[in-house]
Amino acid sequence: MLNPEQKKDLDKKALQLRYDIAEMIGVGNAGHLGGSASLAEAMAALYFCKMNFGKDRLKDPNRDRLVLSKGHAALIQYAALCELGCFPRSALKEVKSLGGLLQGHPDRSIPGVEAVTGSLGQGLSISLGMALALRLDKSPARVYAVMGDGEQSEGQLWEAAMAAANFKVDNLTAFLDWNKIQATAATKDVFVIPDFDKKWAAFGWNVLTVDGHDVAAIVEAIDKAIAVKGKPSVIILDTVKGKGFSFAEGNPAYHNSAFTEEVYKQAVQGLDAVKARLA
Ligand SMILES: Cc1ncc(C[n+]2csc(CCOP(=O)(O)OP(=O)(O)O)c2C)c(N)n1
Repeated sequence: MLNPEQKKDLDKKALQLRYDIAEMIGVGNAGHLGGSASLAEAMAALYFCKMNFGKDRLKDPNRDRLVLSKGHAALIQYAALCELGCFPRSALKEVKSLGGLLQGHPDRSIPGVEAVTGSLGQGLSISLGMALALRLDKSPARVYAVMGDGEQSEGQLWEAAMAAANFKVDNLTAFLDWNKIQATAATKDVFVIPDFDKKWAAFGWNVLTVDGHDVAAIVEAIDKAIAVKGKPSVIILDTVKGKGFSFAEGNPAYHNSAFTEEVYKQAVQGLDAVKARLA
């Protein structure tokens, strides 16, 4: 359990990740703001609290792995890896530019990125393979797979879900970013998948649902997932797409879009207000 000071520190990390996202999108560049911002607290809880991971452990066979299955949200992973010192801040300025280190979707040439993702539905299978291999090696390392709610319509994902339960892969924890919106509209208006929690449970997984913007609740859920033996766990993060950017919250237009100068200022002002509250 986090004490108030630890919770505040992680909230500050999540805020810093949002500043980094704003910096990467900047003025005039398009970027996946919505699905990156909804993950800030979960990424802070994983990379800055629970994961055995760091810039000096990128090749450590016993490091924990994070696979961003919803790879379009690369900006949030880049922000976290940058804050961990895996690459210099200057790389953020060149995101999605020809020859730059950080491309539109995660690539293994980027220090700290474990898997190439972007084609939705594949990350859980990749994570399952990693988790099985780690188990064979008797490694204490854990694998975290981060999926979207729109992504739940991908069939491959459910094959991996069945296989993980069948093989009792308890070193695997999946996250479902339940932000209720996908690329162009509300998930419920595109492809209805009722009762995610019941579906995952029926597929043999331990299911936990938390407020995805409460770092303490996320950390607690991860601890519970680690304690469960004999089955994989999925943590459903109840989130708001675009969280922390008032104009983007719950707004499909900011799934992947550019900032005008005015909107960029608004974004930074909103983050500054949170910063003042956390000071
Ligand atoms: C196989 C595949 N089909 C389509 C896309 C295009 N695409 C990119 S993001 C996205 C929406 C994903 O929605 P969701 O999983 O809810 O992500 P989030 O809203 O959290 O960003 C789609 C369809 C893709 N990347 N991969």
